[in-house]
Amino acid sequence: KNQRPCLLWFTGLSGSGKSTIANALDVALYQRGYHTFLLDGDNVRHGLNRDLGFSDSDRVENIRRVGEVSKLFADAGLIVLSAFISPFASDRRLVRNLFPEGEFIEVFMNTPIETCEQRDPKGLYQKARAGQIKDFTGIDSPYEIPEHPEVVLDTSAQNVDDCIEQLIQYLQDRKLI
Ligand code: GGZ
Repeated sequence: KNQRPCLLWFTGLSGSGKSTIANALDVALYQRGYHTFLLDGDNVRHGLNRDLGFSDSDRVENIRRVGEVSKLFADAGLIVLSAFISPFASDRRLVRNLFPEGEFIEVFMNTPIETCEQRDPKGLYQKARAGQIKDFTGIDSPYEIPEHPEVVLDTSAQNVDDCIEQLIQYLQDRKLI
């Protein structure tokens, strides 16, 4: 199958659906015969970046490394899907600038924090509210909303299939797949 290398960069709050949608898109692309690579905050932080926490400077380094790894795999010809909160616009811009025009696709998960907090699959919001976790994004650590994302999704209003269809359509329209 013909494909052009690119990076789909999923950014948004914890519980906004980044991992769910990135995983589902990964499966959908695989089923269509494309070659992909998936990177996720959840797993990268247990391996490559296990020396990093959630201070501002550790988040900067987290995103820098993940951006470089994403670039390496795109250079190998893959469609890369990376799902990280990536709360700072400047870090997202650094990753964007590693890629030629049109090959960095910022996917903003615009799910309201109320929905994210209601989902709270790991009980992290509850702990953050109780002061048991500090520097939690959206509670006592900032999230800078993307100004010009290529794609905006809201998993409080769209189901997984709708999101996947929108992303596949985007990739087809730009002749990336
Ligand atoms: C935000 C945190 C924190 C704090 C632990 N703030 O939803 P999750 O649980 O499974 O995924 C989140 C993950 C965020 O890692 P990232 O590498 O994506 O973050 S960043 O881009 O900001 O570097 C969340 C969990 O780690 N988690 N503590 N304080 N999320």
